[in-house]
Amino acid sequence: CNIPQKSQDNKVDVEASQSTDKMEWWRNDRFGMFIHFGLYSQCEGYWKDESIGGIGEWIFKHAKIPVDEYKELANTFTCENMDVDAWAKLAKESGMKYVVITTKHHDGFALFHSKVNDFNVVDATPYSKDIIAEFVEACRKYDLKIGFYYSQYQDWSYQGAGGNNWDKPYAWSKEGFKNYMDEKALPQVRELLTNYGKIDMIWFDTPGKMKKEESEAFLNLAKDVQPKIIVSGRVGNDVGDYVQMEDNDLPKRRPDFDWEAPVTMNHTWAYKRDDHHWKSAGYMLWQLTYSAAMGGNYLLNIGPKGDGSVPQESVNRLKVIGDWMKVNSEVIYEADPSPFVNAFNWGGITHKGNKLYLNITDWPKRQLSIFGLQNKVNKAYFLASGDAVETSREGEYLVLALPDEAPDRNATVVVLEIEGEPIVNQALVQKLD
Ligand code: FHN
Repeated sequence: CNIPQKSQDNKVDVEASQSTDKMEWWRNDRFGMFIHFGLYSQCEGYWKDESIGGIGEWIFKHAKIPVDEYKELANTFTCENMDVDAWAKLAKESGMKYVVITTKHHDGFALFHSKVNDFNVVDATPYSKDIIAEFVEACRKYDLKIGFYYSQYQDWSYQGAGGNNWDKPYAWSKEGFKNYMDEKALPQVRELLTNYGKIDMIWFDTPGKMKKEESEAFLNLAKDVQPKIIVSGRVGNDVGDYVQMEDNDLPKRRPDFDWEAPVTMNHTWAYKRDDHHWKSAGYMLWQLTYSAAMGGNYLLNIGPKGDGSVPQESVNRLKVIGDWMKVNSEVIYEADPSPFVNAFNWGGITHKGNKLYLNITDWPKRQLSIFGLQNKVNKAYFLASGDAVETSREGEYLVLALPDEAPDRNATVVVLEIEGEPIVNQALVQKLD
């Protein structure tokens, strides 16, 4: 199969990448939900009444919890308010097209039934049902593509794969890691990709010091069992199908490779009761439209609470995003990236056929000028209302006359119907950039 290669600067060979039609749905859909849920969710950022710094799912390491004690968290994992159907429905109603769920995070605990390791939801918890099986069924009901997160490198419950001795927290050993690969990680990935029907993505994370042959062992296994699966770049050693940006990081200019930005709604992935740094829905709509304009995917996280319920703050924000998507989703789905490589301070542009979508998230008041677009504009209007927008030319500038107040304060879309494919005088644009 045709795997795009990234060069040293983490770029994918675009030609190779674009010839892989298995990427088509992923490029068209653009918007996914990330879910971080596990034993750590019960801690809410606290260990023995002490608030622990850092991201919630790292509490095992940050609080230096002895492995046996951490494992006791399984005894209280009852998930009494968990409704995986509601998780999937929430993704659907928010306009997301795929989901990626933590099947096993760095703590080593599996949300699925594993025959090779009993630190899993069925064998170790009072909930005792396979959450991944339940969630997969819900995703199929709502026609969502399915992605499995699997921490292939760090496993803090496994001696030699990062775990067990917090005085030397990165306790890897050659033999221990090999055992972990052979006895746990590879067999579990096989279980995940064998037991739940068609899986669309496998989301590996933080490859650390993995060797190329180790990354390839995961890649080859995944492709062997699920030939059309998309493998994330953090499988390591440039062998994955696309680039995951650094967490919460969006590119400054449009990359020429497939990329995805994993993004938190506050400062943590797993739920923390004291983290109130919620991003606004408007900001997240900027991130979504900006990602699409830059040719990338936006993977927005929720961290359900220990009981399985989704924080109301996340639900509220997703409602705003979902309502916006109901009116404007054509600017995201199947839309081509911006014909401009540079970013704009007012938002981002996507493109489909003879339409350019100006996704305006920072309202410029009265007028917006675009430099370097060569095409004739036949028609300009607000997508939501259909109301006309007046345009004029001032030299290399296309000028749009806008009302003082944004029709939609989160993100207003203006459609430009242009003659032909967009032509941008990049040389001129770059001079100004
Ligand atoms: O260490 C993890 C972290 O907990 C979280 O899962 C993120 C999501 O992208 N990945 C790692 C850090 O990059």
